[in-house]
Amino acid sequence: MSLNPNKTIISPKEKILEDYLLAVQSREISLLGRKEVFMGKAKFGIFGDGKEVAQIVFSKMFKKGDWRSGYYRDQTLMMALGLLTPEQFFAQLYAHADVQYEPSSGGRMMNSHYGTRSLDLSGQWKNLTTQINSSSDISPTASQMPRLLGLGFASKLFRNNKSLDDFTHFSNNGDEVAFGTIGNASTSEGHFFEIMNAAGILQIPMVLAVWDDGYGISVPNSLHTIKESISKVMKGFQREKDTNGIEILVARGWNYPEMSAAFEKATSLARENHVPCLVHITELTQPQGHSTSGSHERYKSQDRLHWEREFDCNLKMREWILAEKIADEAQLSEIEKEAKIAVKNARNTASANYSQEIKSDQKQALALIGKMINASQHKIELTNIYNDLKENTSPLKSDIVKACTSIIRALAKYEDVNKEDLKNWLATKKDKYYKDYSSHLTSESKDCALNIKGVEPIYDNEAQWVDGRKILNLCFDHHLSNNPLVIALGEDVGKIGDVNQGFAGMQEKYGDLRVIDTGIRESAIIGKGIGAALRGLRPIAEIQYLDYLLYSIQILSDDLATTHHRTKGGQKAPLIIRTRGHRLEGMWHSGSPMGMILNAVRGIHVAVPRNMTQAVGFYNTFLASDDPAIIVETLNGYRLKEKIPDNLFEIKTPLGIPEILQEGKDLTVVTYGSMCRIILEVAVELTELGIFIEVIDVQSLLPFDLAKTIVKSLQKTNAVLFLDEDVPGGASAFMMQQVLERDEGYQWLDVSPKTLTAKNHRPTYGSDGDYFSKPNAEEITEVVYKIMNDKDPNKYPDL
Ligand SMILES: Cc1ncc(C[n+]2csc(CCOP(=O)(O)OP(=O)(O)O)c2C)c(N)n1
Ligand SMILES: [Mg+2]
Repeated sequence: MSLNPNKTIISPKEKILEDYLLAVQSREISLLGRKEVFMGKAKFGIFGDGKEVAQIVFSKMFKKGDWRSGYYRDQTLMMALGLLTPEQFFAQLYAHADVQYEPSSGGRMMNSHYGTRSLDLSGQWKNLTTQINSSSDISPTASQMPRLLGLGFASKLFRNNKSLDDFTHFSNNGDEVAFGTIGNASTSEGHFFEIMNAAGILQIPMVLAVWDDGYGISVPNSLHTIKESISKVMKGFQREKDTNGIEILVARGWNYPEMSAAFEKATSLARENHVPCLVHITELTQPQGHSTSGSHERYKSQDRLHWEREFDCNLKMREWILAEKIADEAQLSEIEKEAKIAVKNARNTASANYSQEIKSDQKQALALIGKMINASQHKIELTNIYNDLKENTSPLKSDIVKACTSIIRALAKYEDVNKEDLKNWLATKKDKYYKDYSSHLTSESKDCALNIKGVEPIYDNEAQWVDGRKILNLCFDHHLSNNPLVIALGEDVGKIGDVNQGFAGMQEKYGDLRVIDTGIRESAIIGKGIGAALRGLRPIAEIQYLDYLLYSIQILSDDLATTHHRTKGGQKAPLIIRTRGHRLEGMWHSGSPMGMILNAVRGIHVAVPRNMTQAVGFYNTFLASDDPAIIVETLNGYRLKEKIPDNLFEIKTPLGIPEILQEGKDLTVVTYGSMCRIILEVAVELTELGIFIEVIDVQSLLPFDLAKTIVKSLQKTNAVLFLDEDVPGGASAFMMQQVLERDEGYQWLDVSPKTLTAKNHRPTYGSDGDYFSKPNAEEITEVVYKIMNDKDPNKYPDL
């Protein structure tokens, strides 16, 4: 579409010069940042050079309460929004582990991965409408897209669902725009198309800027995009009179007025009418190449390099300022000089702040080591370690730990009060250092799921027996009615109340802004959940079958699981993922890929209830907490009868507390989910062989048996079988590691520990497919008997 730059309100003179100063400062940061890496002061650098002016113009569209979901090129945008100082930029480059200096991630993320802090130091929500918010960036290309959808979708809910009006610290009538940024090459990812389609259907306030510099590292647009233009590709998505869809605008990245016009139009459409917009910013450059890992001279032609120099956005802005007589040459030179000095000063301050704590620790370590040198027989060795540490002018924390550890080892046989002092000092420091990098994997607030105490079901004599799905239905009804922030979304969740009718009747009762049907797009479902949860809502996002979680496992793993940890407690997304799995029928409807999930989602709790009452206990637990969780319901349990507990709405299944389903003395069987019912049936048959097994349902896999219930059982039975529907070496291996190694269960065993799992392939179709793919009663009996035979061949002779 054509734009009329004359319509744009151009900022007054001073404002334009301020913008120019910021553009030049940002460029200086990129130039100096790169040098810091090459001088060894930082490990890696990726910068926003070549995109400064576009981002300054873009920043003018943001208002308080708005959200950003972007990627690593946005340093200028973040600075223009007042969300990043040059000192903070360098603090992140150095990996400063203190959020006071590096608020985006506390030094945890590679440089140029930005985010604001939604939570106070106790993990409670701040008022999100009085600050501009940026969700936390991640590196996988286009992974900002699913979350962007959710951030925009939340505005739609806040605007249209009147029961959310009181939550004024989360939204102001849904006026907030979700602003996104993405690189041209990253639009090749499936996430981009999935999310743009979803946004066009949903009609949400979302403005996505594509920073198009013609390349994705070395690969040119000709290999990325049809017609080398994402705005041309997207033409079918363009809204027309009386249709949904998106608005597509194009502007050149060195043309300030043209970009202003495009962004202003997009933002007003998004904010006022909830129309999603794509703004394709073309003709951008990358003066220093992709990152500090390579040089762009290797893949760009001389012509292209020449063009990039000529069309550098900062240079073009300079020419424009001179042509429009906004300032003269002397004034601009002054601004450029000022920018250089300011950036150098910021670098120096950040560098001094970064090394302050480490240098103080270095000094303390040297003082403690110094006291021991003369007293020991290892004087030369100790003096060398001391001098190496002393002469290290830019020590790392690990240098201090290494030096102290070497000293303690060298003095292994040497008793001295000073050595004890050093050991104690080192232990305290190591504790702090490990926390610097490992804290906040899950919530550390008072509302964390681990703080939720278990409440057992109570049944009265008249307790009704109903289908399992009905128990869930009562639970969801209760939460939807009691907490306006709770929403449910997923394929078939709305009109029919999900494929197993857990939500039956709920959309009728609570409306389609609370119980929401979605298209078949699992990453978008999870992204919607993440974005909404980041904005204070309490979504239950449904993945129809566990087997289809794979479509979203990347977003779960890269984004949701890392949110709290990568922001060092700055953001939380307490999303509940509801899914169903284990035994049913066929290769893609009876999967139990729990090992894959466990390995991918550290940072998300994983609950594996064996029935629907226990599942309700988990929903109650997680909805009372501020942690994200996956709840895997058992596919074959919806029509099995369960008694309705008297206290259904109060029951809570505690995390990491296994339940002993049956006591026994001979062998402990550790399992979960659908296997529980099978093993309880087998247990009866085993008594006929004189074997009394103890059956333990672990209930949650992450966290796993914090109560050490299993080891206590091993102390009695001295034998263990891990029973699991996953592949060999999947979740069973995880459980075995936790029990035998972490909890030192090995010492109680009289016989080799065993696992019995599904076969090394997907479960095949039909009753026999199931029988021969998953552990069956006869197989279990055989394995249990063999363990007993190994344990006591006299009592349990070969059959
Ligand atoms: C899923 C994924 N694949 C590959 C990469 C490695 N990678 C990082 S940036 C990049 C190029 C991205 O280009 P573009 O989207 O145009 O952004 P630009 O860096 O040019 O601003 C690639 C391939 C990645 N981070 N994530
Ligand atoms: Mg690019």
